[in-house]
Amino acid sequence: MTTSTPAKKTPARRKTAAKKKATAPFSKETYLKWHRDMLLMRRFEERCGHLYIQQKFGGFCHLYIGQEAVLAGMVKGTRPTDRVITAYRDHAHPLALGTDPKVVMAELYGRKTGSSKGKGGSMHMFDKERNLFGGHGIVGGQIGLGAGIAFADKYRKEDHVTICFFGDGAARQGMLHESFNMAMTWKLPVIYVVENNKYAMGTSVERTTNVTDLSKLGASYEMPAESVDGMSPEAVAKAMKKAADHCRTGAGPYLLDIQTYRYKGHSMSDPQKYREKSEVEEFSATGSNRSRLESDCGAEVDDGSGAQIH
Ligand SMILES: Cc1ncc(C[n+]2csc(CCOP(=O)(O)OP(=O)(O)O)c2C)c(N)n1
Ligand SMILES: [Mg+2]
Repeated sequence: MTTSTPAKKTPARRKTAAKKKATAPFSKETYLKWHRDMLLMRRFEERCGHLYIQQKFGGFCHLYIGQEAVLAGMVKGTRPTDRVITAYRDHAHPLALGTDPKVVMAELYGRKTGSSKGKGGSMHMFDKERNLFGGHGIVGGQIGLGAGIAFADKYRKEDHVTICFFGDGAARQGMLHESFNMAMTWKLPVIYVVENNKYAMGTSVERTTNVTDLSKLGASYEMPAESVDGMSPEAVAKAMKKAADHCRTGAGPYLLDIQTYRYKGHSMSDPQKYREKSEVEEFSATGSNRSRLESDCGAEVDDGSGAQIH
């Protein structure tokens, strides 16, 4: 992210913004919240990167930079009482759900004031109060756990939906098929979300599969599915709402293949030899959260701080 002075609004830009605003499906407050949430996630992760290099905390460190719109949109499309479970790229999930950033940072530092009492670290963020069920390091492990949480809610006749995040790499684990099968058989209220950032460590989706459209993974279980623009919080919020409504009717799970991109390496020790710099630049320029947010809400996004998302 770079910080720059907000661009001046020309009469033409103002006119287009006003026209789009009239049709924007979400309120101005929602767009501003998305902007603030994404900025918090971005700034937090940048700080983590700096602190990790300075060896202020240990273990692994996987940054969420580039993927912020997924969580911003998820929060809008679901309820605070719904359950969230994810993998190890998990610093931003508690932030999006409203956990105090100091508590997340304390966890990274191994302090007892951390979200997992300092015992989990970077890959194991939990927040019981906000229904965050972790932070998991075993690739794909949380796909089965997500089904289990949804089963518990259904068994107790509670109206919650589980949002189970996993990566495009994790989508290749056998756990996915066992879980999809049981979730469809028992009609469990779970939204399976592939955060498809195009790579599993250094391996691209294209190199690991004949079926690059991951929304097709639920087809043999007749699980409804769709691909979503993960650079647009608006698109994610709408897709999440649709999927959550489906789950709440008792019709069973839903699969979302959310197209996103990570701007940084897999972890802090990744030299990124598997992709061209130009590819990263292309994604961060054309799919930038800021420009997409502007086109979604039809306005230049300015939270008054002079900082903008790039
Ligand atoms: C069962 C298992 N196998 C292998 C690994 C090593 N590993 C850690 S992260 C990773 C890549 C996962 O990629 P993806 O699911 O796309 O998530 P992303 O890092 O892109 O968010 C692998 C293979 C692991 N942690 N667990
Ligand atoms: Mg991935």
